[in-house]
Amino acid sequence: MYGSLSIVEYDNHGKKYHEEDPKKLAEFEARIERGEKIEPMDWMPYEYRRQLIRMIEQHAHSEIIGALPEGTWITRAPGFKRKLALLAKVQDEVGHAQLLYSAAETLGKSREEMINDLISGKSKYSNVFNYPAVTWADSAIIAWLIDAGAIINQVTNAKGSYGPYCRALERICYEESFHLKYGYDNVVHLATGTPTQRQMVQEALNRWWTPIMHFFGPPDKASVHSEILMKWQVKMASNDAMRQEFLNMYVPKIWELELVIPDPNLKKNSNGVWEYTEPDWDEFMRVINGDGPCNKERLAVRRVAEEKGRWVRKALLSPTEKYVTPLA
Ligand code: BYC
Repeated sequence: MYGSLSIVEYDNHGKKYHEEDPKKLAEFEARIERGEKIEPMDWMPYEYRRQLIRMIEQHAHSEIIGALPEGTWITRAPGFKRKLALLAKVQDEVGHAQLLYSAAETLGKSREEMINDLISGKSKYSNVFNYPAVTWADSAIIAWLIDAGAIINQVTNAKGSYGPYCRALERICYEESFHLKYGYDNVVHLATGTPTQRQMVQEALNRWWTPIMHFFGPPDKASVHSEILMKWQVKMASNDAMRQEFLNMYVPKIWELELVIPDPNLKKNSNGVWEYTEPDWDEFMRVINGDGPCNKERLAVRRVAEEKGRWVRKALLSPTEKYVTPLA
């Protein structure tokens, strides 16, 4: 528990380590209370650093892995303009990963370590990207509703305490806003199109609803990290609060298109709170722990990218050395 906040960790033999100096900890917390940004060279508790690395790294992984489901539609996007737009969107997502890896690096973990932890399956990334984009309509739903969820999360957390993460989030949000408009345009096109197009987009919504509900994380009562992250203003709203905000903003828009949300219990109660059927949290746990429909495929792609790109990274880092490319 973090209630009285004396951060003490124990190793497997019960030996104490990372006990923080109470004076430094109090000064640090006072800075956060005053709304000051914490910068890389400032003193910070071990646990603050560890939590930020975990969260920013997972976010960065989510962006590069997140490029994959939509990426498969670049060559098949209907029409040249949609191909160009999707290509730009996917490129943006990879760029977000670069910004986020750089923010995580300021905390002392190297990019190489982060990539190794991703491809070995040690680090997590967002549940949603372990599902396939079965039709073009899936890519439209991802660009609209997953990007919408991401914006809600990122606009909120951009007001947080760690300078480099907040600045990266702010920049990312500008680009995500374009993605959302692009996704909405595609969904509207399908929803107001032929009966086949409407059916396609309805089926995609049916497939993505549960993963989207999972996207904001487990219910507050089951969230492991929220308490400390909210105390230190890394997370500026709880998982349930963000889920509620998403429902509030996007359910009316989905209904406006006369699409059916696959939850018969979804409704706003008289207190303005959305009631819904709890999504299957066992499925969520399986997917985030490596056993989703596409986990193996996603990591395999990243592994190949890491292996095939190694000579390029080496060449960039020491341009005077001569390299024989694997293709030669
Ligand atoms: N997926 O204590 P909790 C994008 C894990 S990409 C997987 O509540 P926390 C886009 C959690 O890590 C944007 N795992 O955690 C890209 C923890 O496990 P560990 C993605 C999840 O951190 C391309 C455990 O469950 N956004 O938009 O307080 C194309 C307990 O959870 C998830 C971000 O990454 C999940 N959904 O809160 C299109 C946002 N949820 O680490 C679009 C940054 C929970 O103890 N991250 N877990 O093993 C966050 O804001 C927070 O980490 C979360 C979870 C709200 C997601």
